[in-house]
Amino acid sequence: MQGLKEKLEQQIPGLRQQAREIIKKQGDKVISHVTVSQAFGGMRGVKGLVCDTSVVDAGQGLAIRGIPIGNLACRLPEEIFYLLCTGELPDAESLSALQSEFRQRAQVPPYVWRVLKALPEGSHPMTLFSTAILVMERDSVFRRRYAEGMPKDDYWKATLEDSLQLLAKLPAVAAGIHRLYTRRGAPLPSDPRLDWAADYAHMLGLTDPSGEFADLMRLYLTLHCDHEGGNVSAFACHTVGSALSDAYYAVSAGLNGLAGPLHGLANQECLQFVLGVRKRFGGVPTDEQLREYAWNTLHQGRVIPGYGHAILRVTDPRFTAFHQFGERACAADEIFRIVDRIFAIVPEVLREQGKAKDPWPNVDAISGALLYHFGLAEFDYYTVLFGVSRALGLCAQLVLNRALGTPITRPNSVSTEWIKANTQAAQAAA
Ligand code: AMX
Repeated sequence: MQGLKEKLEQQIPGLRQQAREIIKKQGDKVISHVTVSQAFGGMRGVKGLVCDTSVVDAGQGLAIRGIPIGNLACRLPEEIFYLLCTGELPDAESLSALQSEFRQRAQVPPYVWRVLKALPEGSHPMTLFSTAILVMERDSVFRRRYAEGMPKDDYWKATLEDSLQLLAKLPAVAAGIHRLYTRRGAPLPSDPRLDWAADYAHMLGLTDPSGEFADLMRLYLTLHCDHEGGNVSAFACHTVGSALSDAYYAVSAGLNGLAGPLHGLANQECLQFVLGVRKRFGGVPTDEQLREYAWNTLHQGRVIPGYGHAILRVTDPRFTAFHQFGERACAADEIFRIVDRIFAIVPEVLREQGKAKDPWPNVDAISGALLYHFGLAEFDYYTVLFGVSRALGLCAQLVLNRALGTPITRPNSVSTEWIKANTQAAQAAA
């Protein structure tokens, strides 16, 4: 096999040709329609984007390039990035080449730490993370080459270079943010012998004699890598990137979306919920106590974090992969046992209530509990970890969109008056 850039170089002419032919032959075919409720309701269910890196099926969950995520749980995040970009898993040689590309670009510019230290006390770790990415935009190859008149066919190459630069630095940036945020001291140096995820675990500086925390990080960074194109972070990143803003601007924008409580921030809320259960009952509650607690939460008009999904209608396979890891690594842990009991009780309660379309756990229902077990106890930080992983998918999508010359995103909006006038006219005609 080949290095990532060479592989893409070989694939891209075919992808361009394929897109041209589809548009030429099938360009007028209708694949979706939009109702008034959808226009008012977050465009839910409207098919208006193409994303080849991954697909989320309501009944199967996430598949990366056609491979169910559960089958990729033993892979390294670097392998996943190669897969996201090319549709193929790398062989040992291509993987090692990509890992060395990352290592060569891993040095974080010192100005990043100066900027982060200057941010006001109380800034959320996601603010630090997004800011760090944004300030590194100064070094964007895409922006420099665009100003020099780079040909359109080369946009993807400069986007790939920015993506490699960015991804290579994210573990050190994110680990440094954790040390800054928790006042543990200066960032720890990277260990070039380690893979991307294990190096991140190492730079976080937590004790890990068994190596299980590094395993959890590999799993975490693999499972959160991508979730098709229409979720808030992917769509925000895509839209900003479509204006030919470079990868730093686009990924930072995507991560700002990930910072929302209905999206990536949900994982910190989930652990808070679990810790609230432990505090309330002084340990693992009985199923009856838990049922009552869940109902009380709903009666207070609150959601049960970690349950429900905009698309999925089954237990998230990423939840299952984490659950299996937890059973191996920390089955006796009190927090893990509470997560396990919530899984047994909450879907039943949500089904009985009958509001949530999906009563099953999503990935956030468990990920925080595992991190907590290994001593990563600052749940404000969890979305940063999510963001490090999700940047893999955001970057892969950006590279492919620049390769295909995807134009600027510009759907039409309509006013409420327009909707009233047009629906009334349609009604009168009927
Ligand atoms: N607890 C209580 N009520 C819930 C619920 C839950 N876990 N999930 C959905 N509902 C409610 C909704 O609030 C909505 O109520 P409303 O009609 O009074 O507004 C109703 O059920 C219908 O919602 P839906 O169509 O099933 O969900 P959605 O597609 O609008 O939203 C999601 C999906 C994930 C935001 C929602 O299920 C939720 O808030 N879950 C809890 C938060 C969470 O786990 N977020 C993580 C999402 C994954 C991620 O991006 N990290």
